[in-house]
Amino acid sequence: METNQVSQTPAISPLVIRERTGSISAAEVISVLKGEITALHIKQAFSTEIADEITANFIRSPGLKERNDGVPGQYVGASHYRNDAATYFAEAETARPDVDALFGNLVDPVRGLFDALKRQLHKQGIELRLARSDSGQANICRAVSWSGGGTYVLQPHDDVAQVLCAENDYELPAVAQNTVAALNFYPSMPEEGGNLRLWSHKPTVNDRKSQGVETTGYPYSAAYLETVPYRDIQLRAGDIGLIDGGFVHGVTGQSSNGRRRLVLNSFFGFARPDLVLWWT
Ligand SMILES: O=C(O)CCC(=O)C(=O)O
Ligand SMILES: [Fe+2]
Repeated sequence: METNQVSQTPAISPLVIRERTGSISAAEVISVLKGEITALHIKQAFSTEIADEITANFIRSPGLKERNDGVPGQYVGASHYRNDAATYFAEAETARPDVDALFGNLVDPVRGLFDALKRQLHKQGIELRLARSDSGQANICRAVSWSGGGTYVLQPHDDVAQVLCAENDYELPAVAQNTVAALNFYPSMPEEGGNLRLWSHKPTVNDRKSQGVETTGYPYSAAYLETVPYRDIQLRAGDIGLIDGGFVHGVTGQSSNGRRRLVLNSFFGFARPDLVLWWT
C-alpha cells in the first residue's frame, strides 16, 4: 500500500518554455530534441493565407475520417498510436495523396521545417529521415481536429508510452529512450480555448503502470495531476508549438461555435546518435 501511494505522487520536473514571434530555427528545434527546452512556442510562424487554405482543404478532404481508437477527433493521415507497423505504414501510404492535397499548390511549411532540420543535422553527421518498414514510410504530418467534450478536447497524456510500447517491427522504440519531440502547426484555432496545457511532470514507466496507462500514456486523471503545476500555451492560427512529448500535456476545452481547431502534428527523435526518425 505504502509504496503504491508513493509511486502515485507525481514528481515535478521544471518546464523551460520559450515563446516568441517569427520563424522557427533548426537550432531551436535541436535544443528541444536535446531536452534543453521543454516547449517552444513560435507565434505567427506561418501566414494566415496558408493557414486558411490548409483548413479549407482539410474540411473538404475526401480522406477526412473519424478516429476509432478511443481518442475523439477527425483526421487526415495515419497515426501509429495503437497500430502495428504493417497497419500504420499501409495506412500512411494510402493516405499520402490526401495529406499532400492539404497543401494544394502551397509551399508546405511542415516539409519546409523538415528540410531545414535535415540540412542542419546533416552538417553534424546526423541523418534525418521518415520512419519506414517493408510496407511503406511515414508521412510528413497528419491533420487532426480534436472533438472531445468537457474540460479537455484532448485529455492529458504523454507521447512516449506509445513509442516505447510500439511493437518490435517498428524502428521507433529506441526513440523513447531520448526526447520524443512533438511538433504542432496550427492552421485554425477557435475563438476561445483549445490551448496546449503542459504539466510539470514527465511520467516514468512506474507512474504509467500506477495509472493504468502503461502502453498508451492516455489519459491521466484530474486526481493524478491535482498537485502538479501547469502552464497554458495560448495558441492562434499560424502558430507552431514544439514540445518534449514526455511531459504530460492536453488541449483545453474550446468554444463550440465558430472556427474549429486544426493541428498538423508530427513526432521525431533520436533513434541513434547519428539518426533522427520522423513519423506521425
Ligand atoms: O493538438 C495539440 O495541440 C496537441 C496534439 C497532441 O498532443 C498529440 O497529437 O499527441
Ligand atoms: Fe500529444
